[in-house]
Amino acid sequence: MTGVERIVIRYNLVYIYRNTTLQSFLLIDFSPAAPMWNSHELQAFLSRAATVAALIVYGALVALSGSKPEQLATGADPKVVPGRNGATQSASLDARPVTGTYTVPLSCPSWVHSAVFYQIYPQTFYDSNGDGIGDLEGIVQKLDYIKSLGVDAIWINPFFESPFCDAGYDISDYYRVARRYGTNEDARRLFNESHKRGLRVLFDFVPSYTSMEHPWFQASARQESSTYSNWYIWTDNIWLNPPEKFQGAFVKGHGTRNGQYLQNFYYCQPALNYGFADPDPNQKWQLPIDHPDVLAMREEMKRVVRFWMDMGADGFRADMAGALVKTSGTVGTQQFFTTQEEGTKRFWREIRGILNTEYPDAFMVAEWSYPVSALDGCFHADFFHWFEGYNDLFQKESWRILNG
Ligand SMILES: [Ca+2]
Repeated sequence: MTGVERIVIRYNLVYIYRNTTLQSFLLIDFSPAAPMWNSHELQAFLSRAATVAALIVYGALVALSGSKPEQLATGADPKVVPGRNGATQSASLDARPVTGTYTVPLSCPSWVHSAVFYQIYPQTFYDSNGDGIGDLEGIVQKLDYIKSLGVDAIWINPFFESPFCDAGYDISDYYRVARRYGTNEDARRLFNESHKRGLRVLFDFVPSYTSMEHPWFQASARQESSTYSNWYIWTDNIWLNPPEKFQGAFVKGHGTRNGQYLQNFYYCQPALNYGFADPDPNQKWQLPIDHPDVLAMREEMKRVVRFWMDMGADGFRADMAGALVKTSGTVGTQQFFTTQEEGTKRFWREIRGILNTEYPDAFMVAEWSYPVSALDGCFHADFFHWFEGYNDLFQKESWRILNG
């Protein structure tokens, strides 16, 4: 362990430098032992144990790699990555030696292998017309700046028509840019101008619920039967509460329909109906995943994907990707996060099939936090952030608000 000059610890990443060169970085997983850390506990933990642990693990890695930390195990040179139209471009990350091994899934588009993504919440990014709200034109005007940061791709949070009860995640029209952000032509220009600069753009795909103001939901909330009656999950008697295990997940007293609807996050975000993996025969309102109305809704979601991909998007980030098909195996609002049903995976595999055949260079990443399912023939990658300790590590302000 001679020659280690500097150790930098940021959150749960430990960087080890020698001769001013980054030799290794380690991800310390301490969530199982420490469910929730406050900042003082975290600092104390790091000062006491992390450095020692890092050195031990680093030593083991060097020993296992034959003391040649300069060589990448894959043999790949991350300085050059394939670019659009087969050209090459400089990667944003330089070729600093990293010990250990890693593998890149062969099915993942090559441009993603070393890509750096930049997230933009459109409403707070850049306001081009002085109305106090960021907009797509503002992003276009800042593309050169974004490029100068060394990023390769942008993920834009929802920019679709919405009453904005959840910052635009409550979508009322999947096919139209919100007026506050501009027009569909602005979106098309944003894609084109990004591509001119070698930047790729992911849109935010939100398929698990809509806004209450979406015309589909408004139609389903009426007692009269319509095309959209089964596109959301309604019980069949407003006076009879759903089974106890769903407590807190249903909303009653909305619309003229004799039933209660299932929310998928906030009350204003009614769940789209992907069916139940195990419909209760005593609850006739629980539809199977292959019900014709369920399948029709799923086909509409595929049209949404193709619409934005055809306009020029390079892929998408999928919101609450694991919370589509419902099951009796979950309790209350846990269904928002932990359904993990095979039927949900089947939907995403169909979407993946669309990308593979029609948009082979596109990238899809899940907000799922369960890679075992998310990567099971579904997504190229998975956000991993719903683990215990996440709030304290990365959202300290949220943690303070929630815990005083
Ligand atoms: Ca504006």
